[in-house]
Amino acid sequence: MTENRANSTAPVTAPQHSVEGFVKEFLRELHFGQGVTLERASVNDEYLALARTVREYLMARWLETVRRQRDAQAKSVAYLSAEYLLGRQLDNALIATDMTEIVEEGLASLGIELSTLREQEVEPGLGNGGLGRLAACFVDSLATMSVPCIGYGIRYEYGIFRQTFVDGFQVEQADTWLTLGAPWEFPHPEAAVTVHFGGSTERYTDDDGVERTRWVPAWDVLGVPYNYMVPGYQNGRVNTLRLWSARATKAFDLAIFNSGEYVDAVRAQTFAENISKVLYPEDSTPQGKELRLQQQYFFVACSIRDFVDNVLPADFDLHNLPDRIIFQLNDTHPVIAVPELMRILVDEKKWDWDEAWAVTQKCFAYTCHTLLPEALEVWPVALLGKLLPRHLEIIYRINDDFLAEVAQRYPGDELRLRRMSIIAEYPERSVRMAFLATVAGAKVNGVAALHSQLLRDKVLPDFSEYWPDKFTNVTNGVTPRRFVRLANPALSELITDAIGPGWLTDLARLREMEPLADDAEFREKFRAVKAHNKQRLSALLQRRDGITLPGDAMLDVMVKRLHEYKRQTLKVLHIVSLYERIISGELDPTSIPPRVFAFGAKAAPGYKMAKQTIALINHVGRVVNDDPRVKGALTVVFPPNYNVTLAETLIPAADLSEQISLAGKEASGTGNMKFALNGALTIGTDDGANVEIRELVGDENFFLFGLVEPEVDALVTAGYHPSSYYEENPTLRRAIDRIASGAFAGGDRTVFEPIVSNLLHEDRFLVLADFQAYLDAQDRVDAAYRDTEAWTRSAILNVARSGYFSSDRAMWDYIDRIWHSQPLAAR
Ligand code: NBY
Repeated sequence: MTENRANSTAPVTAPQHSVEGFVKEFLRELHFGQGVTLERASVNDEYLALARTVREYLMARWLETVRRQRDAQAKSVAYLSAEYLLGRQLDNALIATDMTEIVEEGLASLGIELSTLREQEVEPGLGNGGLGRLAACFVDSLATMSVPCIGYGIRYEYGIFRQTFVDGFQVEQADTWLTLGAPWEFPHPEAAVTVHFGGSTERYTDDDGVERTRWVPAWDVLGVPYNYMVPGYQNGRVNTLRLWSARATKAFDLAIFNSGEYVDAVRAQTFAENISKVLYPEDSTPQGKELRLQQQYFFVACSIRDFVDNVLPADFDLHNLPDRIIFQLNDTHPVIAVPELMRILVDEKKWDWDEAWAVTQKCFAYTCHTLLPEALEVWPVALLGKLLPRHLEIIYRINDDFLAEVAQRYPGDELRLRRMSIIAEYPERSVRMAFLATVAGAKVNGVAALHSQLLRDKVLPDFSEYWPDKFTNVTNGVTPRRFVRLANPALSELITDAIGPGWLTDLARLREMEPLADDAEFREKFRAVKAHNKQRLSALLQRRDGITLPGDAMLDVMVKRLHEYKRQTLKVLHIVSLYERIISGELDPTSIPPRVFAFGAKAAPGYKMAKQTIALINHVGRVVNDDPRVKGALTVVFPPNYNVTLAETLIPAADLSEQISLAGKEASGTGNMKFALNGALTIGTDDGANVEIRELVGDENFFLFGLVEPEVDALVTAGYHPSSYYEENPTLRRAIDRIASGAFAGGDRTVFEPIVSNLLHEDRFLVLADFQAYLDAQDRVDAAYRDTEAWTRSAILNVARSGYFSSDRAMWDYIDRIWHSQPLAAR
């Protein structure tokens, strides 16, 4: 049967790569896919037909890529990530297939504008921020590099919430990204996988007389795979992203049919489907919620099962698993995959423990994305044992074996054993997921040089002493396809005119632009690109939010999740200080370059201080923007619902990139890279990947300020007293007093009191300690901006020297240092 099929399979061919070929296919999709004629088609009909048409151009490549990867039996990367912040798909598919012009022309011949249809797409916001966006950049790069990769994750029905502002305060709305149709996904309900939960374990003697354990679960759900195409950039490859959606199992359906308890049965079904219902919007403080653990186990159990049963050949000997797969753990969220693989090998395949552990240890690698101790995931033993009793036993055994080894190397060192135990005893008995990942992983990496160093020295010092070679660094990167080519067509054209198109897949070649920084004509063109991008942003903000941007101003941008360690508050203090100095007559508003301060930030819904900060920014904005004394020198804008789509227009327009986290707290940052690549200069601390950006672009093209990490450490150890900065620095005092006075809250002193008192009495992230250094650096920015030619020169050098921050380079580093996989041979 299969033989026959193989022989008779007709080749899959794409529609003709021409305007006529496209138009024919598009109309066919409109008529037969959407069931409407052109006269009666809505914009959404047209968008869906277009998406399906473009997807047809990718289909033959997709099927061929899957076939080749199967045949080659090459090692694959399985990227396990609870989040993928993909952004819109249409434009990316168009540039990957080189179809943009054909589609533009074809649609125009039907009286349709491509730009109108583009706007119709709702981005899949299946991630919180940097970590989720990084996963999306990585799968893009692997496809472009022809490396076999499957991205595994969760198809949340509701992604990251849509942010609105009511009276300046954040109000969250459900993200209904699926309601108008999801043309980019391919559901396969027939390939659903069963996942078990709860119950207990029992011992038994198997047929060979061996004592074994089995899990007797209490309930189960189905995981339905939804496949997404991940097109490589103009290389004929399309990899797969497989996101899992939870459904009730047959058992529930039967219950509905038999029990007569119809309403209860439906409730049970809803319960099952809740698992993939919503993305947790906490971006750094994990909440030990049961549903979240269910999500984590759900998607990794589906993914391992899928790889073992469907991707590998039926007769595959799992002893060779490490030759065919590396599971890359994107933070600790998928770490429950470790005991799951052990359970499959020991309980289901009936291997010896040691045999299973030897294979498992070669199949995983772990990436850590944080340094904040409160961000390290721990699961209470009580919860884990209730939901996954067998996995808990396996974790205990892994821990016992590991601690026995440690005890052998360090006899009598009880304290060390307690420090290194995967099981924490206080404040409640729980599993430290980062430790489990470190013990099980073949490699552990941080995401920027400084972060990896601090990870070794501060977060996991005992482990890096125990396994020095296990630890490595891979500095993050971003995809130049989405964040330069797609987001900044004007700059892309300028670059391609100057050095040819090769930079898009070999970003280090941007270096070839360096001499052009000294070419006055090129600088003129570069400025024209920036001006064009500012107009494009201005039009978007007008349309999207009714925000009007002033014509000619420096665009100073801070976009990232709202978090205290990122210090949006420091930026607010800068604005308030300028404002206060202007209205008190100390600062002549015409003496500084006009600036637009743009913010974009979502706060976790339960994070009070972050939500207050959002309100403060909006309230300061309202007062400053309305005050005639400021004479347009300062404008604050805060478009709601910052997401990938907005980033694509905002970043290319920016002059100044704010990367002002407290040194030692931001693991890497990736926004910082996007800005530099789009010709913004950075004002930043010595933190995360800022360190490497500054080294590459040069000190003279970067505005560095603030304490360095060892100074932060020393200051905190010595005892930090924020109020002393307030008392000793009149500029700071006046800024804080103005906020405290209620001037930004209609005279109400209570509204922002928590922020003020936090700054004065706690200030965990040393905002006040860095305040003056930040203001001084901003004065240097103003001075530099006045010299237009020198500023442009710096901006060009930022672009030319940032090629290192391509996610392609990051992927090569993972291949060399961690995966040791080979890309498929070129065709
Ligand atoms: O990962 C970010 C880091 O803060 C940033 O410095 C780095 O550049 C980026 C990529 O490596 N981390 C991040 O975005 N983390 C999360 O989004 C996140 C999401 C969920 C949870 C924790 C962290 N959680 O526990 O639920």
